[in-house]
Amino acid sequence: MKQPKRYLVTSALPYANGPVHIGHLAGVYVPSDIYVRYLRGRGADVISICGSDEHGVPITIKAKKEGITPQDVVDKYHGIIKDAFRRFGISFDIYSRTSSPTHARTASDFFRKLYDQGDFIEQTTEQYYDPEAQQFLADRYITGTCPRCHSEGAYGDQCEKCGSTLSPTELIDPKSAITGATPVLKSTKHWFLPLDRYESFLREWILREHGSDNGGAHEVWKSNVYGQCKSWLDGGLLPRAVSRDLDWGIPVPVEGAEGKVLYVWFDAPIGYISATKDLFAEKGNPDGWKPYWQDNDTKLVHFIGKDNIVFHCIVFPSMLKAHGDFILPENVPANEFLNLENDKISTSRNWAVWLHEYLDEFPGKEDVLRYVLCANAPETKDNDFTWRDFQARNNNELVAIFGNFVNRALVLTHKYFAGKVPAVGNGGLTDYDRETLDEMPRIKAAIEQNIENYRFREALKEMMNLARLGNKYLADTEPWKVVKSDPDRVTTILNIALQITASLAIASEPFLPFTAEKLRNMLHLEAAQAHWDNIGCATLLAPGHELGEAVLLFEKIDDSVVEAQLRKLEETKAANAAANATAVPAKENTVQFDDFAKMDIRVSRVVAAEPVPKTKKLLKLTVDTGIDTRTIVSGIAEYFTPEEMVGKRVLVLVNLAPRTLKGIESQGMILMAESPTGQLSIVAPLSDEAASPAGSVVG
Ligand code: B3M
Ligand code: ZN
Repeated sequence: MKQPKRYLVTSALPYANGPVHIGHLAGVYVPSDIYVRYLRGRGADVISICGSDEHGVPITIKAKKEGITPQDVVDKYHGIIKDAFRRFGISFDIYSRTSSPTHARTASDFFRKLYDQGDFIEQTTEQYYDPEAQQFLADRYITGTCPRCHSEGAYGDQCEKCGSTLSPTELIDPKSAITGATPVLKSTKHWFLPLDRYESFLREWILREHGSDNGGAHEVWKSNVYGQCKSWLDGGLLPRAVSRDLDWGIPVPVEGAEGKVLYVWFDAPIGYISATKDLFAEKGNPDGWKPYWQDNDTKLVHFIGKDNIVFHCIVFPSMLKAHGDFILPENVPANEFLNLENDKISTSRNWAVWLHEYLDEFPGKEDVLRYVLCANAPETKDNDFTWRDFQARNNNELVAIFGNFVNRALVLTHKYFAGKVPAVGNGGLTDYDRETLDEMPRIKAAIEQNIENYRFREALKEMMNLARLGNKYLADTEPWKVVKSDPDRVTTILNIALQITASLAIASEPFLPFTAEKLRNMLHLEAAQAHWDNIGCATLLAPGHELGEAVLLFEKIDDSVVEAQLRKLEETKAANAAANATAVPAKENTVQFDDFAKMDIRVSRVVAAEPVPKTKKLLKLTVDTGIDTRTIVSGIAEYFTPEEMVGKRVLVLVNLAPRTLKGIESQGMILMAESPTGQLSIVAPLSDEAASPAGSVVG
């Protein structure tokens, strides 16, 4: 594409069924924010669009689980997510939501246009229906045995054990997740987008021009994105249902569609358009959104994670093509996944660093996380976040290089020149000075090149090279020594060092916006001077220009801070292990009697109970099993207080191999029942104490 006139940058709309974690940030929001901040710094016309994705089955499941309405769920998480993004400096021009009236209208009109044009296929298919709940079951609402690996608990769309994609009718022994009833097949009508009709358009658009820089249909796409698209296209595309039998979503706007809503992946990407409309409506310019979505000289870029590629590269473009009024994306720079401490990030296992928690626990350290997530962004392969690396990057890079350089330059200027920028001395510039200054434009170009090619890690490295350049320059020129013998030389050295800090204030803005702002304030750098093009300028700060006070930009992070975070994760692991140990799976594979007979379950009595320090979920129980008195660590602190537990009669598996939780050896397991909503309760002997005293054997 020739120089675009304007940029429209979208970031995947997070599902409003949980908070945002570092995986989302590293994959989508940190890169997109760097991109738009960079473009704004260059004075480009750019808008950054995002919002909550508030439809879809997971939200209805969560609402059922918590006994609240889907609207309650999305209201809660929309608030948490929006606030966390704002505090983290993610500079969306709008953070909207798909439950907004604008969105309902936009998505509805979109569907209606395709419907009127005859772009959908209507098809009646047989689908699972829960006769007790009297409703059709979304794929996620059906569980059963996986036909591939034969493990239990596979969902109607996927088995999480073996990773197979499934359709609900393949499940062996299917059950409704709502009532547990066996679902029956019932016919229902749906609308399908025949993706196969768009195959040649997609091939032409995605594949043919790939690799032909500029002259092509669009920018060269990342190989992971291109590869996924190619395999989808090579596998052949099939019609996809764009409606669902569900009572949460945007009603299908045609007659005879009662009880049916738009499929969440049909409405969600349209959310980018609705949010843009909302943005301009807020500005009092209701038609202002149009050029962004309709003019060919707009560059549209979708930032997403790899699990969203097919929707943004195949489905949504087909929808846009069918509709006809909108432009197609120029690029879809999808990232891979971020892991946490060598383990997959998981919301259900609470294995994550949640943004809102980080912001509470690390006030003033927003940029540290932004830095670490960008430095580790999973751009070409999955990557790992570790707290040790977080600490090391802060201490060895941000503190030791960036912070140290800026601090020295400012403090020395205050010390020797009363805080005024000294002029280049009478001795003029040395070759080394010139070389140093010449490095700056080179670094500027490298940052630009990398950002424009979505290589944000490399871009960040180059930005740090600017700080390294300054740090090395001061270390090599040693003004604190030279000042005694050659004060004229020191004026030159500090002039150059300060010019580098000024460039750094501009170049760091996309990556470290809070730091850049502090630095601009310290340097009294005017907004107009902070234009991207001024990076590398050797005369940005005029002689005599007065500087502000030097403030510390970064501070060391102690071992104890990292250890506290690691303990928190350990606690999560322990709680998961305890929950798994207590929660007996609904149906286990058949056991032989001999195996069952090996289990020694005894009626016992809890004689003492106390919380396990620094944990939320664990109780340390002392139980009298009739054969001995022993310690058991149990993950029930969220359900029972220690006082409630003392005196309780319980069933204990006494010959379970001991395990150590939080440094305490747990010698056995209390039998618990877990309700379908995850509520734990104690399985206690029904008979009275006289009939089954402690030590009585169950079996
Ligand atoms: N809500 C899916 C996700 O968070 C999603 C993206 C929608 S973008 C239109 O993975
Ligand atoms: Zn399986």
